[in-house]
Amino acid sequence: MSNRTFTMIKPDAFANGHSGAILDIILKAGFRLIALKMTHLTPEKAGEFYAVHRARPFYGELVEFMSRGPIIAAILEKENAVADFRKLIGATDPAKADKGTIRQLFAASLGENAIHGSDSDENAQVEGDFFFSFLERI
Ligand code: 3AN
Repeated sequence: MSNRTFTMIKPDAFANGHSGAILDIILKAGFRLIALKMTHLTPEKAGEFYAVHRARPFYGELVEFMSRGPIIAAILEKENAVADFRKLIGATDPAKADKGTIRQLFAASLGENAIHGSDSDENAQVEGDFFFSFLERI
């Protein structure tokens, strides 16, 4: 099992000024920062990141949203990182997210759900590599 996961604070949460509060929750939950950057995805890069969803009806909307404004990308470390982080952020649909989770606190809808968390160790690696160079993630 890997002890790393990857996250993005999405354009909705960034624009609403929730980045500091979200990072605070993540750090207080025991995740350590391995790499961190603020960036702004182009539609091409957002489309590449979410390529697995290309055939889904919401793909266009997702790409448009994820390239709408700045985001914060990070690699996090903790024992059991992927599963524990998914628990911390809550269900994809904020209406179904448990009380106190990041999506329950900060997300408005299924399409604009404040934060991303990798769903497997393999994807955590691929997604971290997408945003950070080798020297940035050792
Ligand atoms: P998660 O981010 O919880 O792993 P995924 O991987 O199923 O969820 O979906 C990736 C992203 O696509 C979600 N974070 C959400 O922003 C968006 N998304 C998923 N399902 C829908 C949907 N039915 N309508 C609009 N956007 C969606």
